[in-house]
Amino acid sequence: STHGEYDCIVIGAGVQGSFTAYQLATRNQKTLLLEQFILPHSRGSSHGQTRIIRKAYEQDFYTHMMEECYELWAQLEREAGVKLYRQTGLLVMGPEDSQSYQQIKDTLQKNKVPMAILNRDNFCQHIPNVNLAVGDGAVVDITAGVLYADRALKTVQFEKLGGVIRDNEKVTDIKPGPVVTVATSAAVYRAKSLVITAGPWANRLLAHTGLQLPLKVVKINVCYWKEKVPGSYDVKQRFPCVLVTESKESKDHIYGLPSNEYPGLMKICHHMGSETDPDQRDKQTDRSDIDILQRCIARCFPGLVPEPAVVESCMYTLTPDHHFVLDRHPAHSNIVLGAGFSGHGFKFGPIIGKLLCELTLGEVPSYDLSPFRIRRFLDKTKSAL
Ligand code: PYC
Repeated sequence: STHGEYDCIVIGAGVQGSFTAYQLATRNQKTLLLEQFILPHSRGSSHGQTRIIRKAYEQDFYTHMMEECYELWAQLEREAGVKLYRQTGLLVMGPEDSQSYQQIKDTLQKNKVPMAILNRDNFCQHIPNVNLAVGDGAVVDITAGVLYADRALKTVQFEKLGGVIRDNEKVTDIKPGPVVTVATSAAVYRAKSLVITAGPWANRLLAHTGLQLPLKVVKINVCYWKEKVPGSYDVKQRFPCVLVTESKESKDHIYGLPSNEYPGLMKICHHMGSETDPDQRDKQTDRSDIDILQRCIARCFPGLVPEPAVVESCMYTLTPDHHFVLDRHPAHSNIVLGAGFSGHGFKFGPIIGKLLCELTLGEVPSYDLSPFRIRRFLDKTKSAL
């Protein structure tokens, strides 16, 4: 039996789906947001108290999107009367001659992002308790800070705009067509259009539509490290977020957030993990990311005990180039996809919601979406043949 007719159904109430449903409801679309687990939960990629927000990026197109995105975060704060952002700055450290570090520095300069370039002499004075590696440069993105993630999700999931949220309903089937039919564990719904923002479960759902994307799901050990002297890396002491672009220990980025949610503990994670089944992530017990972090922390953060005090987990859904997928389904133009946020999508939530809403309504998107097209994966395959 059919339990509801909607303009639009959004599958997945993580940050991207929730912002998309919010946008659609704002645009007077009768919208249903479906979530497989009971809300709130920590089984996907949108849980936890904090995320980094920054304009420091290798590619200009992310920095450009962030300009508007900061405004949208501020607008949501005003509308809901809650605080979602705290400015801390982001310290970027990496080999002066490496591509990643240079690109980030160039992007900040070119786009006139408020920034500070530190040198070996003034580094200690500005950033206490951190060792700058020999050959490393350091810049600070002044605009960066932390987002209060759990609170942001709760804020954007409010149903005041007339949207409907159904949690604890797992999608069991999708029938594409001019009207899309979505069956869940509890009901059957129909809508003119469908948005799939299912994080690590994207390919499971896309299988019903005859499409698979080159996504790799990895488990991240989210580690918190104890301060030897309480307060040394505290958000209240104005300690910044940190990005180590490349280190002796790893070519992959390492991110740090000042101690905030657990007093006396700083959050530092390696931006890579081992492959996992999203429904079996407890079975993935690899801790090689923690080994890398321990060595990096012993060297760069002398005020932290180089043994994690708390380890939580999260999943990243990686694309081959770590750029997002924001596109229409190649065979069904009323199915829109947001996927592969590759461990750096949270901060973009408001703008992703806007873009996926524009794609759903058949409007010209506010940004050039060519870096995010599905076609880029097919082109790769062709040129490799
Ligand atoms: O994109 O800033 C980021 C980030 C921090 C930790 C994981 N991703």
